[in-house]
Amino acid sequence: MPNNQDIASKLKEVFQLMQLAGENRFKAIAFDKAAQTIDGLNDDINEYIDNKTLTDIKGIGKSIAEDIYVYAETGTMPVLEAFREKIPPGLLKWTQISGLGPKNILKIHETFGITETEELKELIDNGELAKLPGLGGKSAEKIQKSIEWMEKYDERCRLDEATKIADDIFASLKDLEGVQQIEVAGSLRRAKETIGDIDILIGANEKHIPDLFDVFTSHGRVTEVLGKGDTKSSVRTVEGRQVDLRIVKPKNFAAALMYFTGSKEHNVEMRSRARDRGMSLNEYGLYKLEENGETNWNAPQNFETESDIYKMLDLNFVPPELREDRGEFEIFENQEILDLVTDEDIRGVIHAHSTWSDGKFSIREMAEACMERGYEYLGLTDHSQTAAYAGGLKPDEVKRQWDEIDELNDEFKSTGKNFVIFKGIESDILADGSLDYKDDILEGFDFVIASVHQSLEMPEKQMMERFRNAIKNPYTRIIGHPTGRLLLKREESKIDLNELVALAAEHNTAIEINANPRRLDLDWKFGNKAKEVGMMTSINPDAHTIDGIDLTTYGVKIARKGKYEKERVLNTKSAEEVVKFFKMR
Ligand code: DGT
Ligand code: CA
Ligand code: CA
Ligand code: ZN
Repeated sequence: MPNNQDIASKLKEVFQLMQLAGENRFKAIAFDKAAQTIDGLNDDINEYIDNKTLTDIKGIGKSIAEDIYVYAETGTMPVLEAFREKIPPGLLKWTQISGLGPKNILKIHETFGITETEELKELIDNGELAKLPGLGGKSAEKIQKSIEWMEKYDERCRLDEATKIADDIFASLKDLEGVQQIEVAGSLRRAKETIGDIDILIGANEKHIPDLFDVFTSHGRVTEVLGKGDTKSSVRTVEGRQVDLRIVKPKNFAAALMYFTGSKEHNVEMRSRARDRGMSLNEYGLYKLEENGETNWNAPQNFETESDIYKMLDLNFVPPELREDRGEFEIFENQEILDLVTDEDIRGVIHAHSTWSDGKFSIREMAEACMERGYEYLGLTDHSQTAAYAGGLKPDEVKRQWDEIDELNDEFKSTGKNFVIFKGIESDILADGSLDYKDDILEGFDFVIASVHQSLEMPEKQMMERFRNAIKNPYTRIIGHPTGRLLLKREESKIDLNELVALAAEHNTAIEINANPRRLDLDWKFGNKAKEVGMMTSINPDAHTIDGIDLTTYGVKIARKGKYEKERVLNTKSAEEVVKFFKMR
C-alpha cells in the first residue's frame, strides 16, 4: 500500500519530467499542486483511495485521481513511466541547478546530446555552452557556481529534511514481523544540524532479515538500491539521500546502537575506557580482554541497554545529542545530572512575525495557534523600519500594532484565557550597532530582539564592535540568529562567538537558538562556553507561518546538544518570569 509521501514524490517527479518534456505548463503545475497537497495531507491517502473519493481533496482533479488509483492498484503510474522513457534521468538532476530552467536543459540536451553533470561542466569549461543564445557570460558563470555548490553540499542535507525521510521509513519498518528493537542511529540520533546519510538499526532474528530488507528496498521513496547484503542494505531516496539499514541479532542491539550512533570520536574514548577496565568494546558487545590484549569472544559481559554499557564504564547514561567528545565524559563520570531542556518544557513562543511585516498570518491567528498548542505566551516580533524589503514597521505602525495587541490581551483576559502577547520587535542592528528606532519608541516595547540582516560581510573587528554596541544597548534583550548563516547555503558572518557569548552573559542579554532548521544559530558548539558563563538562551522558531511555530522542536534538539539545561532557556519559564527577564535591562 503506497503512503502519502510516496505518492507525492511520484507526482512531483511527473511534474519535473513534464517540464523537461516541454509539456503544457498548466498540466504540469497540476501535478506539482497535487504533490504538495498530498505531502501536507493530515489523513492517510489510502482512505480516499479505498472510497474512491480523491477528487474531494482540493487540488486533485479527475485525471490525477485516476493516475493515483491505477498506481495504488498496480504499483506503477503509467504517466510517470511514459515520461521516464522520454527523459534521461541525468536531466532530472539538472533541475536543481539555479540559472538553468527546464527549457534550457532540454535545449542543451538536444543540441549536444549530453545527460550528465560532468559533461555539462566540460561544456562550460570549453566555452561551447556559451554559444547557445542566453547561456553565455554571466549565465554560464552562474550555472558553474551553482553546480559547484550542488556538488559541495550534495553530500549533506538539513536536519529537518533527514528527519522527514527517516520518520517515514522508520514508520514503515517498525511494526513488521520480527522487529524486536528499532532505532534511528548516526548523526540524526545525535541531532547534528546537517546529516550525511541516515542510519537505521533493527534488532531481529536472522530468519526475518531477507523480508525486512525487501520491504526497505521497495519503499516508495527509494529510487536506487545501492547495496543489499546479509546484515546491511543501502538505498538512495528520491530526495537524493542515502539510507543505511543494518539488522543485528537482538542480543547485540544495544552495543550496535551505541556503535552506530557514534560519533567516531565518542566511540574512540569509550573503547579506551573499556580497555582501561580490562574489556573490549565493539559493535557486538563488551568482552573480557585476554592477557595478550586480544578480545575474548567467549567472555561476553551481560547487559541489556546502552545505559548498562555506560554504567559498566563508570559513566551515567550520555544522551545521544551529547556524544561528540566535547566534554560529556567529564560531566557524566562525575555523575552530574543535566536537566536538559525537552519539548515539554517549552511554555511559550518568542520570535514570530505577523502580516504586519512579512508573516503570513494575523496576530490573532498566530496567538490562537500558540494557544492550541498549549503555549502560554507569544512574543511577537515583526521587522523594524529599516527592513523595508520585509515590510518593517514605521513608528506610527508600531503604535497601531500596540493598540491591536492591547485589545487582544484585554479580550484574552476577559474571556479567561491564560495567554498573553508580548509587544516585541525584531530590530535590525544597523551598521554602527545602534537599534532601528529612537528611545521613545524602544521603551514602549516589552522586549527587543536585535538581529543583523544587512552588511553581513563586515570584517570581524568591525562586526564585533557592532554587536558590542547592540548588546550594551539596554533595550536589547535577545540577540537574534547571531551569525546569519543559512545551512548549506550561506556562510556565517565573521564573529568571535566565544566573546559574544561572554558579553551577552555579562549584560544579562540572551542569545537565541534560532530553531528554523535552515539556521540553527547560535550553533550548539558554543554551548560549553554558554554553560561556563551562564548565558541565557531562548529557543525561537522565528515563525512566519502557523506551521513555522512547530520548528521549535529542532531548536530544542540543538539546545540539548549544546548542553542547555531547562533553567537557562527563557521560554521554559512562566509569563511572569519572562517579564522579569525582559525588565532586567
Ligand atoms: P554523517 O552520516 O556524516 O552525518 O555522520 P555519522 O556520524 O552518521 O557517520 P556514519 O553514517 O558514517 O557512521 C555512523 C556511525 O557509525 C558513526 O557515527 C560512528 C560509527 N562508525 C562508522 N564508521 C566508524 C569507524 O570507522 N570507526 C568508529 N569508531 N566508528 C565508526
Ligand atoms: Ca550517518
Ligand atoms: Ca551511514
Ligand atoms: Zn531575522
